[in-house]
Parts: sequence; C-alpha cells; structure tokens
Amino acid sequence: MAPVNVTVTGAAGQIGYALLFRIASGALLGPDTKVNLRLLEIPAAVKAAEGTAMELDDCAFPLLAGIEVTDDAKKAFDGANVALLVGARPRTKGMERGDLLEANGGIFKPQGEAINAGAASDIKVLVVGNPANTNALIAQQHAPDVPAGRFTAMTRLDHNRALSQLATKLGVTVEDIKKLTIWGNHSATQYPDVFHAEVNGKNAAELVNDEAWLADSFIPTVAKRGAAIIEARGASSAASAANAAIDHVHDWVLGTPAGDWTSMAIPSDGSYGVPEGIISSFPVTCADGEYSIVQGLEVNEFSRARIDASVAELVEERDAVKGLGLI
Ligand code: NAX
Repeated sequence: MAPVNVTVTGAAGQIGYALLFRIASGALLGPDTKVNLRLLEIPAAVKAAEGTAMELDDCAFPLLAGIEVTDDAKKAFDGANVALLVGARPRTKGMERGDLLEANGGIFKPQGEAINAGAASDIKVLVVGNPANTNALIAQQHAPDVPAGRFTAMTRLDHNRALSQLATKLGVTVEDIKKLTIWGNHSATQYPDVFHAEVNGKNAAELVNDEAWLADSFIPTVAKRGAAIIEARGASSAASAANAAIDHVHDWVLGTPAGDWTSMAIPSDGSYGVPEGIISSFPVTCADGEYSIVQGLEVNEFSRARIDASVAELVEERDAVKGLGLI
C-alpha cells in the first residue's frame, strides 16, 4: 500500500513537536500504514522544522516513508490524505477579536485554497489552531470542491479532559466511562454533557447525583483547563493537545469502539437544533472512514441552555468572519 500523505502545519511549534513523533510511530493510522510527512511552516520557522525533521530521521521509524519541509502551502497540501492544521495566530495582548479573526483568515483562507487545489480526493482535515471551529469554517469555505464534511475541528482534548475529571469524581478509570459528549465550540462556552454517559453501564449523571457539582465544578474545570495548564506549566497544553489530535484522526479513519462514541466538531446538518453549516461539536460514531452524528438523544433543559449558548457563540463568530469578508 502506498504511504499516506500527512500534512502538518505549525510543525515547528510545541504541539507539532509532540505530534510528529507519534504520527511517525504509527499512533495516528495504525501499525500497518506507512506515512509521508509534509511539514508546513512560515519562512522564519522552516529551519526549526528542519531540525525536527532531522530528529525524526534519527528515530529510524519503520513506518516513516519520507519527510518534506516547506513554507509553500501548495506543495505541502499536494496529494495530502490527512491534514492537521495546527499553526494559527494566537491572541496577543490588546488584540481585538476582529483582529484575531482577520489574522487567522490570512492563514486559513490560503490553506483552504491549497487543499482545494491539490489535496487527494479522500482528504480529511482536522483544525487544531484556535479559534479552531471558525478557522475550520474559513478553510472549508475556500475549498468548494472538497466535500464540506471533510473539514473538522478539535474538541477531543475537551472530551478527554471531561473523561478524566469524571473518572476522578466517581473513583473509576476512564475506560469505565462511555458516551460522554462535548457540544458546541472549543471555547469557554463548550458544554461537556454527562447525561447520556455510562459508567460500567450505569447512568453517569445519576451516579454523580449533584447538579451543583456539574454546573459549578465539572463544567468550568473542563472548560477552563487550558488556562489552568498555562498557569501551572507556564506554557499552553501541548502533549495533551497532540494526543487528542491523534485520537480524533485515529478514530475518524479507523472507527470508534462498539458501544461508545466520541466528540468531534463537524459541519452541522441541523441535528439537535444546531444551525446547518456551523462547525459545532457533536456526539459521533465513526466507521469506514466516515463519521455520523448520534441521533435521538433526549436533551434536557440543563443541556439545552448550555448547547444553545455555545452554538450562539459559533453563530456570532461565523457572522463576524462573514462581516470581515473572510468567508
Ligand atoms: P506554537 O506557537 O508553539 O506553534 C505554532 C506554530 O505555527 C509556530 O511554529 C508558527 O510558526 C506556526 N505557524 C503560524 N502561522 C503559520 C502558517 N500560516 N503556516 C504554517 N505554520 C504556521 O503553538 P502551539 O502551542 O503548537 O499551538 C498551536 C495552536 O493550537 C494554537 O492556535 C493553540 O491555540 C491551539 N490549541 C488548540 C487546542 C484545541 O483543543 N483545539 C488545544 C491546544 C492549543 O491551545
């Protein structure tokens, strides 16, 4: 089988450094799939990315068929089967939201165009760089020939954080928990939902039996975990973010386990009252390289208000990028 072409942007950054070695080791696509890595960076960081490529060479990974480093998006995405869009413009002090969206438009518009121009017909895109959901929307809107559903954004880190918090609360392991969901935006408004989650077959919300803990402790702890990591580590989440990116693409390509689901931000088809086209997080199952939204879940009042608030923020972000002429 020909190697799979995996393009990673922001390859010289801290997530890139935690991500590339795991992709090359087989954690992304399994132990039987060889990969070609394409590393895209801005010109000033190409040398650093070349340094990472040297280290990748030095690992002598049997599954790593080749590495290319470039600052040219057209080259980086040519023939790409999987694209991990990690590089983004962070918010700096005094930056208004419009400036942030505009700066990211300047990154994700040309990358969308390059994906449209040259990616393989089975391209799957995961956007990690923030604001991830809206950056994914921008790239998608500039790739009209690629099926819209191939553009996704990452809420798997939030999902994994929620699993870990719930496991600690209930004194179980993460493996014991199934069917947890992150809804909405990868932002402080995200909603980690335990009402359908099962712990060894029992309903998680019933086991917790404490709505105040959910509202005042669990949800804010998960939503603000990124800030807590920065406070403790002096740098933002990197290895856990890379791990979540691996999990997202791994499950999309290779499937979710039977009896469980995961969370992915994907273009809404209108399910659960989320306006069509918005890239919002849903409970999904994956099989044969395709995801589908888990249907028919009852959404209680507690959940409805929180899903609606996060979706409203996504609608606002979409309208803002529309207003700026970015989509
Ligand atoms: P770093 O600043 O360490 O690295 C970013 C890299 O992207 C830099 O090397 C930079 O040169 C590169 N870059 C910038 N513009 C580029 C372009 N046009 N083409 C190619 N490369 C470009 O950031 P890092 O800690 O790696 O985080 C990357 C992104 O992930 C940030 O936007 C961050 O906010 C986001 N995150 C998203 C998470 C999620 O759950 N969705 C969680 C972790 C992380 O905060």
